[in-house]
Amino acid sequence: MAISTVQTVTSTFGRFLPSKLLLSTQGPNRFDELVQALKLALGPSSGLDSDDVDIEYLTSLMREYGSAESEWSRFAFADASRGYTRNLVDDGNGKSNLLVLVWTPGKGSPIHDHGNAHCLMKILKGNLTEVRYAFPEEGREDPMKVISRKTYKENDQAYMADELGVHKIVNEGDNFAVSLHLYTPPNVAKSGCNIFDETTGKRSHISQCGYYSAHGVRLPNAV
Ligand code: CSS
Ligand code: FE2
Repeated sequence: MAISTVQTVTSTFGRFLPSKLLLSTQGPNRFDELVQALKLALGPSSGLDSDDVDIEYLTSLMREYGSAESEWSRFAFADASRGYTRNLVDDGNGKSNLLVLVWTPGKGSPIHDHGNAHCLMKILKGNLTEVRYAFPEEGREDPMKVISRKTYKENDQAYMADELGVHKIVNEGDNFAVSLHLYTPPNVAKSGCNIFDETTGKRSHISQCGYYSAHGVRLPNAV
């Protein structure tokens, strides 16, 4: 695509970007701007420990973005044979994991934890239902206790962390749904997560939570 005009960026994220950027004639892609703003907010790889990131600020950046499918569709690979696909958008200088997840109608995730990381989720398309459970005590065998159940719609946002319990996400709609997830620190990408059996609370460690695509390119043999 030809880069033919110089424009001044006046968007919400403009304060985090150089005031003049080379833009295509189609104008700025606000999703790309969000990705860059999140990366800047997380800081350089050698900077603050990712435990010190400002979650409220990251949350507000994500909230300011209004979903436009043409801006993120290149990351959104759908696969009806899976509950959902995990598509890497950006690694935030090694401090985060920014993913576009594409959820198959009638399917969802197992119940899982978040590896001691913050999870910020924003709905980009469709509706998604989150069922939260109390974090099961290790060694006990009890049915898991539901704490809450909530359905989110386009542009809604949620926060999750192990202190709040564990959850599963389900697409109860008839069409694929899409969500944006920021995990920081990227603990699950490095060491995996636990999934839980709803009837017993028993956990199993998943060491490989792989990507279906990375930076818009389908990965062969994706797990
Ligand atoms: N944590 C899940 C998605 S639901 S927040 C995952 O990383 O695949
Ligand atoms: Fe999750």
